[in-house]
Formats: sequence, C-alpha cells, structure tokens
Amino acid sequence: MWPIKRYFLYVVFLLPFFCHAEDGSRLWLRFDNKKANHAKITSKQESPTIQIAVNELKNYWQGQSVELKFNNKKFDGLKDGYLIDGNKSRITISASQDQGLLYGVYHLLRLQQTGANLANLHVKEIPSYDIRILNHWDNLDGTIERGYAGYSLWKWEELPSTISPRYEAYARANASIGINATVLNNVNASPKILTSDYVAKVKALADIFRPYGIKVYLSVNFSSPKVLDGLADSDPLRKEVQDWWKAKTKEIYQQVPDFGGFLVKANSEGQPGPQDYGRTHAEGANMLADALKPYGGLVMWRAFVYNPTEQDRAKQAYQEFVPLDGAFRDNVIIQIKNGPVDFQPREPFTSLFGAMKQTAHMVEFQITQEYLGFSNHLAYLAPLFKETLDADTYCDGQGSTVARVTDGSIVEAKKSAISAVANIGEDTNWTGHHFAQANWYAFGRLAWNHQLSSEQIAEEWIKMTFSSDQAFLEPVQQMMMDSREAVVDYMMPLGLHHIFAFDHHYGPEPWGDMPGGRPDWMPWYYHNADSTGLGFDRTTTGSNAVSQYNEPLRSAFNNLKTCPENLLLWFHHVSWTHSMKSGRTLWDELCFHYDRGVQEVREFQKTWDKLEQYVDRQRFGEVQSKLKIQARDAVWWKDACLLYFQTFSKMPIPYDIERPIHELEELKKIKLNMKHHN
Ligand code: BDP
Repeated sequence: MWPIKRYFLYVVFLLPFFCHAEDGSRLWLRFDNKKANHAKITSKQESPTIQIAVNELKNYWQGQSVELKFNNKKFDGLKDGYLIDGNKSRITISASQDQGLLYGVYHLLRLQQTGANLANLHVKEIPSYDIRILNHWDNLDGTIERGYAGYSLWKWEELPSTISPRYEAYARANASIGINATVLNNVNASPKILTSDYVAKVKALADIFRPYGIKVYLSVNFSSPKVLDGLADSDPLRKEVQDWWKAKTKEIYQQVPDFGGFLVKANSEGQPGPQDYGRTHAEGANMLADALKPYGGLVMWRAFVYNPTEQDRAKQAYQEFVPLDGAFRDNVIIQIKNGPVDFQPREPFTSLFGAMKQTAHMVEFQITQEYLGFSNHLAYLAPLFKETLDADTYCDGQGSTVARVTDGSIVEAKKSAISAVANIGEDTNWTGHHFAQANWYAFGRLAWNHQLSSEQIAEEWIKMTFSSDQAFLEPVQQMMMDSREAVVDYMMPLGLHHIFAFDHHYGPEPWGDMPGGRPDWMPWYYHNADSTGLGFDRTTTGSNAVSQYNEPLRSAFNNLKTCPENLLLWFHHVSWTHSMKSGRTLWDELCFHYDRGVQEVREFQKTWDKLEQYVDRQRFGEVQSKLKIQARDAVWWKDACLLYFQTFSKMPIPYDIERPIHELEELKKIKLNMKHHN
C-alpha cells in the first residue's frame, strides 16, 4: 500500500487534469483561475446579475481592483452596453443596466484571456441590436429538428423539479457573448408548449436564465386555441380567439414576468396560420401583438413562406409581405431568413430586406449546419453572416446594408433584433464539432457588434478556446477563414443551390426526384441542367426575381456579364461553353471549383495534423476524425455532381483535376439512413 501522504500528493497533482478534461465542455470560457490573486472587487449596487459579475471577477480576474459602477441616468444611451476605463491595477466598469456590468466583466476577462494590453483601457460598447436571440428548434420529445449535437438540452420530462446544471452553464456561455434572449422550442410548434404544465417548466428555465440577462420566448402554434381548448377555430378576427390568447398571455406573464414574446411560423410548410381563415399575416400577427402589448412583449413573425404552386420559391416572401408594409403593430417584427430559399451555403440576401420601410424586420441566420455538412464539416460561418449583413440593399441609397436596415438606422424598430437557429445539443462539447462552437460564438459577437470582422472573431475564439500561440493561431485562423468557401466549392459553387438529398439535406442528389412530390423540394427545380446549360433563370425574361432588388443590383444581377460569378447560376441559366472571367468554359470552371473544394479540405487535414503538439489529445483526435469525414464527403459531392452534370454537358472533366473515384450509378444508390431529427 502507498503511504497515505504520497497518495494524497498524487490526487492533488492529478485533480486539475480531471476537473479540466479537454472535452470541449468549457467552450471558450477557459479562464484560468489558478493564479487568481484575490482582487478587490466592489459594487455599491446589488442584484443577482451583479453578484454573478462580481463572482466571475473574484474567480478569474488577475489584476488588482475593479469597481462596478451602476448609473441608469448618466449612462442612459449605453443601452445594455458598458464602459471600461483604467489599467490592470485599477479598473472601472460602468453601465446603466445590470447586464451591462456583466457584459463588461466578460469583456475584461476576454481581454485578459487573449493576452490584450491592459494599460490605459478606454472601452465603450453599445450593442448593434437590442435583442440578440437564439432560436432552438427543439421538440418537446427531446429531439431537435436539424440538430446535430445530440438530443435537446431541455429535459422537459424532468422539469420543473429537476434542474440540470447545464441550464446555468448555457446561460453563462450566452451572456459571455452578449446573447440576451432565447426561443426554447421548434418553430414547428407543438400546441402543448402553452399548457399550464409546460408554462411551469418554462418558468423554471426562465428563472435560471434571468440573472444572466436572458429572456425567454416561445414558438407558438397558431391553432392552439382550437387544439388545446376546443374552440371552433383559431380565426384571429374572432373575439373568442382573441380572448383566448389574452388569457394565455396573462397566464404566461404571471409565471414569467419578463417573458419576451412569441415566434410564429404561420402558413408555411403545412403550419396553420391566419390564411386558413382568409386573414392576412398582419391580421394574425396583430392579434398576438395586442395580447402581448400590455406586458411589453413582442411578436417575431416569420417571412419564411412559400407554396408549391408558385413559379419561383425565391420570390414568395417578398410577394406576400411587401403589400402588408405598414399594416403591422409596432410590437411585431418580421423575421427573415438571410437568403430567399433556405440557408444554402451561398445565396444572395433576401430581397425583402429594405423593401418594407414601415415594418421592423430582422435577420434569421442558421448556426446549425443543416445544409453545410451537419456537425461533421468544419465550416466557419462568420463570413457567411457578414456577407449578408454587409450586403447593400440600396433601399435608401448606397450603404443601406442589411445590417443598417435591421439595426434601426434605416427602418424604424421599437426594438431591433437579430436571430439564429442554434446548433446546441446535449453533446459534451455542446455543438458536435469542436469548431462548430465558433459559429455560436461568432453569432453572439456579431449580434453585439456587426462591425467586427470574421478574422477578428476567429482570432478571439481560437485564443480563448485553444491557444494563443502564433504558430497555432495563424494556420487555424486561415483554415477557418477558408472553410465556408471550401464547402461552397465542393457542394454548390457558382450559385448552385438546394441540390441535396431529399429531406436529410446531407449528401448530394442532383438527380433527386420523387414522382408526385412538390417540385420546389426537388433538386432539378433549382439546377435546371439540360443539354444547353445549367442554372435557374431569374432574369427579367425568366422568373424575374431580379426585379425584387433595387438598382443597381437589379441590372447587375440581370446581366450575364455583370452578375457576380459566385451567384451566376442563381440568376442565370448559363450555356456549358459560356466563357467565364478565368477564360475557362462554365463546365471547366465548375469542375475546377468542385476540385478546389476537395483540395482545400485535404489542406485542412494537413494543417491540423501539423498542429498536434498544440492541442490536447482528445480534441485533436476528434477534430482529426471529423476532417476525415469531411474529406470523404467532399469527394462524394464532387463526383456525384460532376458525373451527373456531365451527362448533360457531355464534356470531359479537365485532365489536370483529380479523376472521379466513384461510379454515378453507385452513388445514386446511396440512401442515407438519417432521420429528419438526426
Ligand atoms: C427548413 C428546414 C425545416 C424547417 C424550416 C423552417 O428544413 O426543418 O422547419 O426550414 O425554417 O430549412 O421553418
């Protein structure tokens, strides 16, 4: 037997390693408290939120003294932002709201963790958006629609009596990047979420999130009055229905006094809505807005609507909503997906942005990688988010970017907002792929400040999550910056879109067809490959979607010569022999892009393997395995698309690119056994 002393030493020595297992569970919150030096932290004001702020500093701040100053008059214009002044030995964080102090504390800790210069700090931060919200597509049975990191975090069965420690960890992670709201349940909403039993469960979560500054919202099913309480219908213009919503809203606010409001998917993909009763989106949204109004609640009404009979799905949100501009209450905000079809690896921005001058509207991004390789592919999404936010709508002259249209600068908004569909599940590392954590992080940071660059956010995240060593930082940052474009290249370059396998949206199926199925769910509807060429004609002589964009975009998109090549096949049906800017034919260019995508992923593998010494064993191995999957999938995509499109182009795959290693007929037989809720 070991002498007791030696045994004790062993345990003490090993303890930190057990506590800090490198399994990704700590996300970017890897503050080091070993050297905490009992800094003097003071605050005259007290509240649960300020208490958290104080504790975070006590545990992790390695400087000397920090004073938290709360003054809701003096710093009024800050919203929930903050000021940081001083230097490492003496710092003041000022704010006009409790959360502001907490955000200031996380900012300070981030500076410390990323090795920033702490001399002479003069920071002033005001968030770009008032509401920075995650949308969880979590079902009440624990599955997640389009979730790839395991089952839901919310243990509905156990709530409200059993509280998982991860609820608070979730709130803390969000607060650390400024996210201040969350929609708990799927937009394809079960009416059950509004039963009293579930409202009690929602209250339990809201109570945990509140001190972290996070408000809870719910997705609601428009037919709830009828389904839950047997009303004859759910017609928004009927008093009985209006009263039902008023009573339900009151019940919710009794339990959750700071409840945020409702998110609604109506008359889309089979969901019920006001149009079932011949009413408009505005009439439906306004009814809910009136119920929420006395409590300061909001309706986020989604513009993701389309039906199979229309000639071009990409036009429909604009067609349905522009005529309703000005008809919505001021506590309604229209939630619009970044692209007009559906979260594709690349789309132009949705033409509805900036097209409604009298209706507040907001962006919906997708962090979960429904169309970008699930949690198997490394795809850093900040460049995708920025591409939309920085896109100029020209709705109010040059510089009317989507960011400015939605942040209250151009279109008035009672509260400005930005949302994204979460990629969070109960996996130990939260997001399935270690690098997918960066997308949660990036959304939060851009929602806070849409002027940050993708590079800057990647750098912060890498330093916080892995290492600040330049030898690690530079190649990993480069890999992240290249990753989204690599996915576009090996999946759908040059403006191709939605050529996925039916339903699961993981693999390629450009040949996909289902006799009798909705055309707008079929790949051929989008790529239109034939013997003359490839792409969707959305020009003035085609579906005319180009006309929904302001000049000079309309003309630029409409003309084959001026249309940006990365959106060429989105707007044009282009001949196989068309000469591209590179001098190659369209066909050769397509081959070049698919091949480049594959080569890029191979480079990512090499980059990562070379960095083994800088990463703990577990995370190194897990990322390495995912990159192998990604490399195999990239080849699968390239071969499937090129071999299939070649049956139309009848042109050879250029000899300087890698040869296909699959047979088209074999690839067509692949049927992935992935359920909808994989
Ligand atoms: C599509 C998803 C589907 C969602 C829908 C939506 O495939 O699961 O329900 O969007 O956003 O991207 O409502």
